[in-house]
Amino acid sequence: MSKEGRLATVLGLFLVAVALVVWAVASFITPGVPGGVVNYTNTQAAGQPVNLTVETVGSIGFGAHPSWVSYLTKDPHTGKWVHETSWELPANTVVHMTIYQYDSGSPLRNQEWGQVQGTIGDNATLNGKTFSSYNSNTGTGVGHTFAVPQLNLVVPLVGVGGSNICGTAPCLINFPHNTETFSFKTPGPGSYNWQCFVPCALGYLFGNGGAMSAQNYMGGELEVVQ
Ligand SMILES: [Cu+2]
Repeated sequence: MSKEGRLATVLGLFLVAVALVVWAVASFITPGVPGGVVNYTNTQAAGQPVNLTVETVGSIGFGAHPSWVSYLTKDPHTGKWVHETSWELPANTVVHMTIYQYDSGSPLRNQEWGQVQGTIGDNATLNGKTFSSYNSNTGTGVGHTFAVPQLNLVVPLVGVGGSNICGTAPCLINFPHNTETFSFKTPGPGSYNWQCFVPCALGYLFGNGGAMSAQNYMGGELEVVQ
């Protein structure tokens, strides 16, 4: 190899190393890339309830972990499904939440998670019917839970049956799904972590690794602001 050729190779390797360092630092600063916060502070008049719509899918189908279970958020500004699970919300405001649940379910390991807790009225609706607890040993079981530990908020998301399970996100409304709604009030300003407590991440220790603890998959943040 010529001197110029060797110089070019060394320079090339150096640039790759610099790029790797920049990438590593950038991913450290912004965990959960791609990530962002969906803003609900200007989607309604001050003091009015926030409408927040999400869906849960059995596998996201793209990105770094295409096989992982995931939540998606319906961007209130564009109406598009986005792979982001952190929401900026106004403080002390009612949030009307709608969840389209497209994933299958199983019995819960802890029946406690079958109780609806911490919502307004301590209940939720499942396909239009009000319920306050769901026995996951019956029917199609529970696929996921939506839980905000600091608010003692837990809602079981009932699994769907049949073989026509939507494979890749975003799932379209013509696939089998359960629609659940509930309301809760945001607390004062702060960061509140939410997550899924159903061991839905198969293949990990106790089902609690992988997607379960990951931002933009089965967890996110409520960024509550004044
Ligand atoms: Cu889950």
